[in-house]
Amino acid sequence: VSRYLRNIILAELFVPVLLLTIGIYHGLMQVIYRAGVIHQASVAKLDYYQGLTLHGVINAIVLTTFFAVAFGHATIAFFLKREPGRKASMLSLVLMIVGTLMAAAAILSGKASVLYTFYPPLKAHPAFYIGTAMLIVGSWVAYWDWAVVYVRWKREHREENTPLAVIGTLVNFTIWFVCTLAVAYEVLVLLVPWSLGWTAGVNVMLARTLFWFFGHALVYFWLLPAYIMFYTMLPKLAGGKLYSGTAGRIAFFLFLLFSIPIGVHHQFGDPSIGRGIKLTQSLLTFAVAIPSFITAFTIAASLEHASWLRGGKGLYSWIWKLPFFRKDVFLFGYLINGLILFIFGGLTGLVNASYSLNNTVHNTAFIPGHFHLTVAGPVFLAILGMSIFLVSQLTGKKIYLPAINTIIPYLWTVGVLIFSAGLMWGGLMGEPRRTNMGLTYLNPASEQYHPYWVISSMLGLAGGGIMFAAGFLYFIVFFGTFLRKRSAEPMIDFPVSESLHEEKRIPLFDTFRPWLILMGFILFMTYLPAISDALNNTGKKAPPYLPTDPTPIVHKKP
Ligand code: HAS
Ligand code: HEM
Repeated sequence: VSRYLRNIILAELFVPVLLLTIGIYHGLMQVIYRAGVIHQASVAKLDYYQGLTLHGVINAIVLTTFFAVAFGHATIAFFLKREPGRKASMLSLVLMIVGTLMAAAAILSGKASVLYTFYPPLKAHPAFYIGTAMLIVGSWVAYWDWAVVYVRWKREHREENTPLAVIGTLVNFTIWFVCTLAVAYEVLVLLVPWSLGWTAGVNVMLARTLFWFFGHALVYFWLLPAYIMFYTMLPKLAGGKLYSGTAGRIAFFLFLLFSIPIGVHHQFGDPSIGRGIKLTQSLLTFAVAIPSFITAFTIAASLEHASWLRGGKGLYSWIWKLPFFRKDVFLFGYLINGLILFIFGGLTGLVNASYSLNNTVHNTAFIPGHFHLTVAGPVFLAILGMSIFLVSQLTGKKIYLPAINTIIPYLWTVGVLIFSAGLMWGGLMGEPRRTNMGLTYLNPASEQYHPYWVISSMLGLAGGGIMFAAGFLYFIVFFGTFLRKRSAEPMIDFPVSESLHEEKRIPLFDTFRPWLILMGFILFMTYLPAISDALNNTGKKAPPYLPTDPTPIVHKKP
């Protein structure tokens, strides 16, 4: 790779990881507030909701978007042997950094404590919305440029299978582009004018429906870079081959179909949306689990095969032959731990998706329990591992403290398992999410004191503390590697898994058009009813809200 692209990728890793120090600190603060260790509304002049907003936005929006673009540049350059355009990659980087700084300034000044879902009637300073929009547009610029690079490559390689990693990257950013159109509309047409005081009210139901058109697809935008690593690198790291590349292609295209038309599963309790479309999207949510089941079986088979090559035997004992603690393939440790966490993350997702069971867990601590097993599981561990891998290769520097580096993912995993078990257990006993329990339910001086949740929230604290320790060690390794002296030529050299079986090119799994048409059709069928419900059952009649009060303004008039 050229020096130019190396620097772009390094900046796209360095900036979000620097911010992540704030994000991880606020994770620790969250478990401290929740467990009732402190009974305060703020710490170090940062309010509880301000901290939760920083935590959600930095960890789940900023880090993931920057990483997806950085990793996308690396996969396109490495697998297609062509570099993304210079102007486009610089424009994308600048937009993302300026947007992030604007949003961060709004949050840090206390004018955007709206959480990462920014549901109205919570209102933020326009800089928050505009900054977020710029971050998103920056990532689009990179995507458009890769699409051009890909089309040119394909013209010259018509009979050649597009590399799986490139299919994954393009599928991922296509999902991202389509789903962010809805949130762009929400932000630019509904929220910014309202936040600037140009419009008196906002249609809360429409805003939520548009948000969730984006919001659940967002989680697959987080997940797919990790899936690319599972398919194209993990089998090689384990010393074997990928059991089926075709299975990987099918999985990625299924994500294209099913990632978006399921957002209503976050709105089972929203009154304006009809039961029919809620049930339909609940069923489609089970469909989006299929590519993950395909992945589970394909990757498990690839790992078992790799282990046999190393002399592994038995129904399960082959597992012990895998290279869990080898420093030279440290990425294996990050990826396998992510997969282990995802078994639980996936199962709890299926609980959430069940239309009736969702009533029991919605808005309880069960939900953060679920999503720390997913976004803070396979997604975050893949980001940590790959960021260290890329920094070491792109700077030509050896990894700082390699032994510590191999244990970080295990420590993180133990922490997440304890943390999420505590949250989910508490959630099943009704413990709410997004609540400063130190001021209320876990404050013996409060009338709302509720001792049922003491043990579960303490488990959350213990697990959260371990996660914080692992995060701290990661920062030492990441920045330590950055600061070392160069000892080799900078490069990108991914460990690439070959397919176990000879695989012919099947045009259907190497073409985007039919999948895009089907995607459009499913979206139309599923979101036309949801959006028309949001308009018809609220629409122009939707009462205006004040950001300070959750009840509509009109209700207060006699
Ligand atoms: Fe989710 C809420 C349903 C996946 C993230 N989810 C959330 C929220 C977040 C989130 C952030 O239907 C909260 C949003 C908010 O703030 O309100 N989720 C699902 C379902 C899946 C799912 C069905 N979620 C994810 C992923 C996320 C994520 C991935 C982030 C990256 N989720 C829901 C629902 C809600 C929800 C409801 C709304 C709840 C509510 O009421 O608010 C599925 O995609 C999961 C499928 C996954 C599997 C697992 C496959 C297992 C694999 C591992 C194999 C292991 C191996 C290792 C091979 C079926 C691939 C072997 C080991 C050896 C040692 C050999
Ligand atoms: C929310 C802890 C790392 C993503 C939370 C909550 C806690 C927590 C206690 C609030 C639950 C609630 O009251 O609703 C931690 C700890 C971490 C950590 C202790 C590590 C030291 C992460 C990572 C990610 C992440 C790495 C993503 C990459 C989120 C998101 C929310 C959240 C998206 C939801 C914010 C909201 O409800 O608005 N976290 N977390 N967390 N966390 Fe983490």
